[in-house]
Amino acid sequence: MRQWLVGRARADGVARRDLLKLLAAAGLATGLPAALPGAALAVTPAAPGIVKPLPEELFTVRGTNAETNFASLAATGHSTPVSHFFVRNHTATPELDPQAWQLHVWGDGLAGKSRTFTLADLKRLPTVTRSSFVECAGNGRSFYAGQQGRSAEGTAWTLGAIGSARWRGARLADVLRLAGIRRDAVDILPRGLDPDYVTADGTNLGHVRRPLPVSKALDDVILAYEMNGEPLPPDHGAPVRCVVPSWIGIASIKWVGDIEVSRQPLFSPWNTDFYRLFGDAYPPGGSTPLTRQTLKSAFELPWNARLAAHTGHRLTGRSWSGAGTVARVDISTDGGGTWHRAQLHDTPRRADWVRWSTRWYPTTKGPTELLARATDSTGRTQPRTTVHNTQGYLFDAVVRHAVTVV
Ligand SMILES: Nc1nc2c(c(=O)[nH]1)N[C@H]1C(S)=C(S)[C@@H](COP(=O)(O)O)O[C@H]1N2
Ligand SMILES: [Mo]
Repeated sequence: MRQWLVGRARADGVARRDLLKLLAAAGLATGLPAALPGAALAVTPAAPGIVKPLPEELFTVRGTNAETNFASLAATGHSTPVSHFFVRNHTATPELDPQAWQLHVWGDGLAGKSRTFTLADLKRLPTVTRSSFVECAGNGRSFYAGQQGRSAEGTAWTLGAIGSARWRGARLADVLRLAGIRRDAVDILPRGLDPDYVTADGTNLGHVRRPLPVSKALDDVILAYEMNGEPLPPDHGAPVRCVVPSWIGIASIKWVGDIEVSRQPLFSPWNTDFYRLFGDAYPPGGSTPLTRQTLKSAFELPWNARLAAHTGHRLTGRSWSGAGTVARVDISTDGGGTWHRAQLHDTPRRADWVRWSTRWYPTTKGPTELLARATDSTGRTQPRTTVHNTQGYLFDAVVRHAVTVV
């Protein structure tokens, strides 16, 4: 029976809930042995194209993507384990052979011929380890509709399209120098080995690729082959991805296969049609291509969480900024009337988040809103509203987190 169910799950993509129901019906769900759920649930394709398991308590599947349930981060430390880390796939996770993988560096921005690097070549270079978040530019997009009454196109993320990990790899700067980058090179273009991206209307845009200015490429970009001390997992770009600290997620190209180096500015749909700000407040061609992330905060609490009255609660959350370090976080438990400072639990660092906490002793029963508002080292504070853009990028307004005191 068990074998049959696992087989069915594999063949038909029986959802986890259904599998558990079937197992329960067959009297097999009680005390599921370790060997079964791991194996059975791992192969249940909860999101097309994502390889790792996506248990419902940790993720909300949105098309080809999986959002981390922010509340689940309360059980994690500073770094987001791979088991909890959001996945944003334009298409599907490719399974690449690390032994056969090669990185081709080419283009008129090189002094000589193109250069090829194997994984072993990269590992022979000086290593760099850095904790940094990767966050989708559209993280928080659903609040344009939910809080400002004006929806935006794209995946309706809440605040869980972010994770922070310890990335280890080679400096992109070292690879570009070994490849012979010229002083007059201006842009590079890393390209993924995942399948071509075809839009909803059937246009094939080719491989996911986004130009990056040489100034950033030579600064702090990592060609990462490890995440949290383990080889990079398939969904996060194995065997090698770019990690572009502080910048929007699309800059951090996964499954990188080649990098063009150019003496002219480069373009792809990912810096022309997408990842610019379009709308009433912006020029017809959109803003300049987006670079740094903005400023955000999130509570590690389910939406509409129920909290007992006349009880002391420890509220926890995280804040982050692409512009500098988080300087302070203020909390309001009365819908924005009064504010007090949260306690920070990490040394604020650039391109990373800080954990914080505050105590709350609610006395009035009923629905209310919790607000967290960060200020960063540039002096910027999260605003009350964010100017709308059609694709819903860079939402940075204070989120009004609905809870009910019972
Ligand atoms: N090759 C490739 N790289 C990619 C993407 C992709 O679909 N293909 N998605 C990008 C986007 S939009 C984001 S937000 C991040 C997500 O990284 P993660 O899936 O490791 O969380 O990867 C970026 N790199
Ligand atoms: Mo993204």
